This record gives sequence, C-alpha cells and structure tokens, in this order.
Amino acid sequence: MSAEKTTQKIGVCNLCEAICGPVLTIEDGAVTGVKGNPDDPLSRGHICPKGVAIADIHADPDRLRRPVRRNRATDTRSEIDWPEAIDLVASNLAATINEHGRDAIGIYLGNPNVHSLGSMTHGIGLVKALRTKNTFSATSVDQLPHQLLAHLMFGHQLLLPIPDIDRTSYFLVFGANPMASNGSLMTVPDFPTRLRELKRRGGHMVVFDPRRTETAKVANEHHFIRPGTDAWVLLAMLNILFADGLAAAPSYADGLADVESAVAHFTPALAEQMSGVPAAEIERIALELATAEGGVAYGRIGVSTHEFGSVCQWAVNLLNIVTGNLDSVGGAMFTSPAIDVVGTGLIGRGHHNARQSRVRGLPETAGELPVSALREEISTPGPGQIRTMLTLSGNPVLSTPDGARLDEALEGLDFMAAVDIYLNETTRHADVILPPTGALERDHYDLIFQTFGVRNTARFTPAVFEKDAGARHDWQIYRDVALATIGKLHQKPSLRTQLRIRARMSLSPTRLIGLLLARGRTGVTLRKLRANPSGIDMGALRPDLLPGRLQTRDHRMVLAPALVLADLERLAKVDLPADGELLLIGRRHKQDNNSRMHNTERLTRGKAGHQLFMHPSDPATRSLEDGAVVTVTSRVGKVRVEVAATDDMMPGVVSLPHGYGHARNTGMTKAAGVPGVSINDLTDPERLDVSGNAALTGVPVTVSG
Ligand SMILES: Nc1nc2c(c(=O)[nH]1)N[C@H]1C(S)=C(S)[C@@H](COP(=O)(O)OP(=O)(O)OC[C@H]3O[C@@H](n4cnc5c(=O)[nH]c(N)nc54)[C@H](O)[C@@H]3O)O[C@H]1N2
Ligand SMILES: Nc1nc2c(c(=O)[nH]1)N[C@H]1C(S)=C(S)[C@@H](COP(=O)(O)OP(=O)(O)OC[C@H]3O[C@@H](n4cnc5c(=O)[nH]c(N)nc54)[C@H](O)[C@@H]3O)O[C@H]1N2
Ligand code: SF4
Ligand SMILES: [Mo]
Repeated sequence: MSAEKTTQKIGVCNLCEAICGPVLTIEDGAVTGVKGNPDDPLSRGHICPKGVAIADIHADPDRLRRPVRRNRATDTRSEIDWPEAIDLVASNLAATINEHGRDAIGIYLGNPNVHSLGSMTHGIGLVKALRTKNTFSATSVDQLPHQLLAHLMFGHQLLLPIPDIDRTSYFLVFGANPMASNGSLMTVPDFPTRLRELKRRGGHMVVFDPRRTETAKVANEHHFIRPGTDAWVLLAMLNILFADGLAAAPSYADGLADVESAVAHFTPALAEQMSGVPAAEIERIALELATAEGGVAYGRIGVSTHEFGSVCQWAVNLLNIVTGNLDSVGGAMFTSPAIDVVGTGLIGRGHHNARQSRVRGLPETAGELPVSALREEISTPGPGQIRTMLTLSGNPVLSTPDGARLDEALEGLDFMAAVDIYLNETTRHADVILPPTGALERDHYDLIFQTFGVRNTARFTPAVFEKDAGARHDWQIYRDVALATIGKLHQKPSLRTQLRIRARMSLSPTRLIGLLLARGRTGVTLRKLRANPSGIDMGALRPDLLPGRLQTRDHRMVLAPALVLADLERLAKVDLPADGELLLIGRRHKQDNNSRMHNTERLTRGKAGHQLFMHPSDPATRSLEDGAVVTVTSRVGKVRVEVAATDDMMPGVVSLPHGYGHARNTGMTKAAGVPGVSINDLTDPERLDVSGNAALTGVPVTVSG
C-alpha cells in the first residue's frame, strides 16, 4: 500500500458518554488503525476496546445504507430509494394523524440520539413538529431520577452536579461500574488512570454494589448491598450527619429543617436490616465523607433504576450539599460548557406530572411518558391509542421492561417506521427503516456530554469520511420527514409556524453549532475549534458558581421537594426482605454497548459472558450445577440460560447483562448467533419509581432446573 494514501484523522467515538476523540489511520478509504489522542484535553489518549470497533461499524456489511421496505405478508425486505421511503413514512404518519389525531403516533427515542449532533438539533425538531403526547425515550429506563431531582432542586433538568474526580479525596459510589461503563452522567474518559491518580494522592474510593464489579475490585473498599435498598443506607447517612451536627446548608438553600425531620425515621439500624450493610460501616463512611478534604457522593444506574430511584438521587445530592461538597473543589460541581444548553434555555428546565398516560395515569416528565407504559398504550383500544410508531435509534424490545410483550405489540401496529442503522429485534417490525450516515460520516459537537464533563472542554469533529452520494444524514431525514408530514396534514399548523419549522430544520447542525458558539460567553468559536481539532481546554470545573448558576426562578436551592418527601412515606412502609428470595440485577460488559456490538468479531471473540451469575451457595441450595441451563422466572416472564457460579455475587442476588437475546433477530446474522437471553423479558413494567423510571434492578425471581 502506498504511503501517500495513508492519512491520520481525528474522529470521535459515539459509543459511550466518555466521548473519546481517537486518531484514525485511514488507508485507501478504510480505517486501518484507531488509537487514543494524547493531545485531547478530555480523553488524554484514552480509548477502550469498543473504540477500536468504531472501524467495524463503519465497514460493517450488516449496517443498512439504503432505506428498506418490509413486505408484512412475507416478512421480507427490499431496498427502496429515499424519495419513496420518505413519502411512505410521511403519508402514513399524516394519515394516522388525519384519521385518529396526533396522539395516535407513538415515538421512542433511544440512547444513540444523544450521541449524534443531528439528532439533538433536528430529531427533537421532528418530535416537536409531530406534537404527540405519546413520546417515550430511554431516559425512563435510565437517568430520569437524576433529571427530575435536578429540575426540582436546582431548577433545570440538566443542571447535574458532576463529581470532581480529578481533585476529590473521597469518592463514594453507589451502583456504578465505570471500569466497564467508562462513566455516566460524569463524562470521564480514562477512568482507570484517574482512579489511579486519586489513590496516588491519598484519596479513597468506596463502592456499594451487590456485585464485586471490576470497579469494586480496584476501589479501596467495596460493600455488598441488597439490591433496591440503597435509599435506606443513603438516608441513614444523612440521619447520622444531622445527629452529629455535621449537616449544614448554604444561605441560598431552603428546607434543611424539613430534611432533618424527614430522615429522622431512617436510622442506621433500620438501614442494616434492609440492606445488609452493617450500621457501624454506614456511620463510619458518612463521617468520613463529611470530614474529607473535598469528598463526593455519586450514584448511577444501580440506584437510578430503583423503586426509590428519586429518593436515592435526592439523598446523593443532599449528602454533597449538607457536607459542603456541592459547588466546591473535590466535590460535585456544575460545568461551564462552551454551549450552555442549561443557562441559555436551549433545553427546557423541565416539568413533572403536567399530564398523565392514558391507560395507567403515569406522570410525564419534561414532555415524555415513562416507557414502561409504551406497550399498553399500543395495545389498549380507545381514543388516543398508539397506531403508528416511530423509533429513532432505539431498541426498546431489548432495552425496556417486558420487552417480549412489546415485541408482540409492535407487530399489531398499523404502521411503524424506524430511523436506525441496523435491522434488529425492534426495527424488524418497521414497515420502513431509514438508515442515516454513521458516526464517521457526520460532523460532531457534543452538546450533552460536554455539559457533563469532569473538565470544561470543547471539541468539534468534522466528518472523517464524506458521505456516499446516496446516503443521508439523520438531520436530513428528520427534516424531510417533518416537512413532508406537515405538508400532508388536513389541519396544518399556521403558515408562520410552518415557515418557522422549515427555517429551523433547514439549517445544518454545524451551522447551528457555529451560531450557538458565537452566542456563548467562553470565547470558543467554531473557527477556533476547527483550528484545534483535539479540543480546547477550558480548565477544571469551577467552584462557587452558586447561587448564580441555579435555574430556579428565585435562584434558591430546594432541599426538600414535596414529591420526594411524600415518597418517603411509601418507603417507610416497605417490609423487611423475605428470606431466601432471589433478586435479579443487570450488568454491563466492557465489550458491549447496550444491545449493540454483538455482531463484531473483535468484541465477541473469547469466552461468552451472557450467563446468569449466582453466588455459589445459591445454586447449591437449589441442587443446580455450575454451568447448568436453568429457568429464571419473574412475575412477567421466563428465560432459560446457563448459570455461572461466582463469589463476586452477593448471596441471594443473581445477575444477567442487558441487551442480549438476539435469537429473535432476523437481521444481523452474526449477532443472532450470540448466546444469551434478554433480562428485559423478566423486568416488570409495574415496578416504578415515583418519577416513572422503571425499577429494573432488584426484580424478585426464582431459579429452577
Ligand atoms: N435491564 C436493563 N435494561 C436496561 C438497562 C439496564 O441497565 N438494565 N440500561 C438502560 C439504559 S441506561 C439505556 S441508555 C437503554 C438503551 O436503550 P436503547 O437506546 O433503546 O437501546 P440501544 O441498545 O442503545 O439501541 C440503540 C439503537 O440505535 C441504533 N443505532 C446505533 N447507532 C446509531 C446511529 O448512529 N444512528 C441511528 N439512527 N441509530 C443508531 C442501533 O442499531 C439500535 O437499534 O437501555 C436500558 N435498558
Ligand atoms: N461497556 C459499556 N459501557 C457503557 C454502556 C454499555 O452498555 N457498555 N452503556 C452506557 C450507558 S447507556 C449508561 S447509562 C452507562 C451506565 O453506567 P454505569 O451506571 O456505571 O453502568 P453499570 O455497569 O450498569 O453499573 C451499574 C452498577 O449498579 C449495580 N447495581 C445494580 N443494582 C443495584 C442496587 O440496587 N444498588 C447498588 N448500589 N448497585 C446496584 C450493578 O451491579 C452495576 O455494577 O454506561 C454507558 N457505558
Ligand atoms: S470509552 Fe467510550 S467513548 Fe471512549 S473509546 Fe470506549 S466506547 Fe468510545
Ligand atoms: Mo443509558
């Protein structure tokens, strides 16, 4: 191969929240190397095994590159051209609205939307243009409690306190496994090095997790905790801090006395009974956090996907606030991004329970309904029933509770369209799939994860490859579907609204970023970013931004939101756990990405990791052999899967990864051959947090031979 044809380009990995910016080697139009970029001020040369696999997605023969139409009668698919595909989707969306009203459209937005600039700028535009109440997303199987509490306490759903991992001396973690996940709601590429640095400077990391995870193993301390019981432990920590006179609040905060009386019931002794964590340990750790020079509490998926996820997130925020660690170096701080989606109001501050879902009366948050209600909204007849579905980069059949029944419900729709790059468990139901360009063929500026960074940085990454002549970017698809659908409505919006939508949807994402940067206060412009492709460093997170940064109307912080206080009564009524009950939790693997990446050779070689993990004592008491195929049964479903005994599990707790169960897949032949079952055939849409987030963890199950 001639040397002239080899180039190096900076790309961006869109697979997880760490947003690494690797250097790609390109030879004759193909990616032949992916390595970290040491000049990147955020990712500092880091990449993980998945980052290398972005080359595989780019070249993947399974990836869809042209629109696909399904013949329902024969369940076969053929490629069609773009004008025909857009027209088919728009005609069906418009026909549904014309005949049954806007709410007959259901929309589900999956995780990769947040990782694509075009989805952020134009996908949201399409959703707004369709104006259906039946909008759902992966938020309600993920971080909804974080967003709700940020809204209630700080006045904006995305004003999230980010751990100052590079300066903290005490890192207290509930239900997160950043060694595998690379961090979440804390954009922290290079977590392993940052943790080593933390330990080297004498810092201490404590992990509460029902599994001794990859992270637990490298932390200074790990404590097993019974799934679903973190609320008691967190509240007991607050209880101790009040009892010892170590809890205080800044002058701009209201409600400290209400918090004190609310946590009075939740003693360390009660927490020990519920969680299995010794009261003395709870007490010690609370005091250590309070007295550390810059300590921070942090909770993630393992405490967000709980029946009391909002209480947990409230308590995590309070631990930081009352110990003086919010808005303070080494604690939890707010970012100052170059495009401030929070301060400029680019993303709304949020609201909660302004309306409810039709069938079960579940509350909306920021305009979205809990995805646990999606299946029943499709299959329950009556006015407002969903008849046509649009999924945008999502695989809810594998990623949301009771996926097996959602799988059936999708087949009963009048029409379904998907904007997705693969034919998978969800998109196989679509009458039309519209595949956008991949991550290496589009410009990227990360509006969301630069807002959650552990450092203030900005980076713009131009497309590494030009798109094929016949390919479309996601923003172009969203624009075309929105405009074509509006054009076919019987009741069109006013001419002014139509012109506004057209003008907004016609600006490219990159133009928009240029305009937004120019409006920002950091001095970072698109021109400067183009001149510094590794990114611009704006420094460590800054303390003392409060109360100015608060987005509440009166710039005061709300310590005791009524919604959470009321939920403490529900918490106080929970019974002690039954003896011998098995509780199911999830897990993430370094080489997986939710339901994706199981068709790449590079990440699936080696020993399969889909098994049901159990503590060795649990199969033994049930006369089950290690390696045997067992039946796992929950209230909603059953799966058959192999057991792997490991003393990394807490006794009484079993674990399956999510995003498996590709046997029902008709598209990716390689993925369909990957063993494993979907944990979400067992998770229960009736188990919910007060926010509406699914309680995916701690599902009661039985395991038999
Ligand atoms: N039991 C259990 N369930 C869980 C979780 C758990 O911990 N336990 N985790 C939850 C969490 S945190 C999340 S975020 C959700 C994820 O839930 P989803 O977002 O529904 O699932 P993903 O597997 O991320 O699906 C991504 C989809 O986007 C497509 N895609 C990938 N890249 C692109 C792209 O560039 N453009 C377009 N248009 N499409 C693309 C993929 O083909 C796939 O169909 O799962 C949740 N489900
Ligand atoms: N490799 C990889 N990286 C990813 C993803 C991926 O699929 N693969 N997904 C990305 C996405 S969408 C997200 S949202 C983030 C999530 O990022 P993390 O939250 O760090 O992800 P998890 O690995 O699911 O960690 C959750 C932990 O909670 C524990 N847990 C379960 N139940 C409980 C409980 O009741 N209490 C406590 N204390 N712990 C509990 C689990 O054992 C697990 O170790 O990861 C992102 N990064
Ligand atoms: S850590 Fe995340 S962003 Fe970085 S290379 Fe791995 S998957 Fe990509
Ligand atoms: Mo997620």
